[in-house]
Amino acid sequence: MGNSSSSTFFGLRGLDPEANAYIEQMFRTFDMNKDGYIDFMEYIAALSLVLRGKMEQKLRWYFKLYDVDGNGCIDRHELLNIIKAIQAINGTEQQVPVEEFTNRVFDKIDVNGDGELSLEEFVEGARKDDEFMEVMMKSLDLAHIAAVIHSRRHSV
Ligand SMILES: [Ca+2]
Ligand SMILES: [Ca+2]
Ligand SMILES: [Ca+2]
Repeated sequence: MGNSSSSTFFGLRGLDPEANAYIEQMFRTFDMNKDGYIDFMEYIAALSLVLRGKMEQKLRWYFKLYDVDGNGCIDRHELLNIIKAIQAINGTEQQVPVEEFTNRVFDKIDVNGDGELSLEEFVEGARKDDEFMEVMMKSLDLAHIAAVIHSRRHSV
């Protein structure tokens, strides 16, 4: 693979499965009435969240996105997959192995130590942890999100 550039991203092909799963999941959270399409209102809602949403709103949205199985909390495995996907999409160099980074962040944020992140833990944790916040900001990169929504509107 070597060079992961934005051109491969826009085609949505040749991405690794993790990145693809992430995009699918992102698409599903924007497809609010679950009909398989991003209609105009959903598109506007998504864009306005990305552009003007308050931090709290964005964090709630992230939480929904990260909770892949929809059970209301994020486990270590879900967090790991999402962070892997974000790195795959952004093609960022990783100084720390993903597993190590995930464990470090997870242990800090899982305040009551039950092995799952509740919405409260997630929101509080993101506010307090710059490292984690930075990763999430990357995951809501406007150019990427807009491109994904746009291409899905026309290709589905
Ligand atoms: Ca829809
Ligand atoms: Ca979950
Ligand atoms: Ca917890």
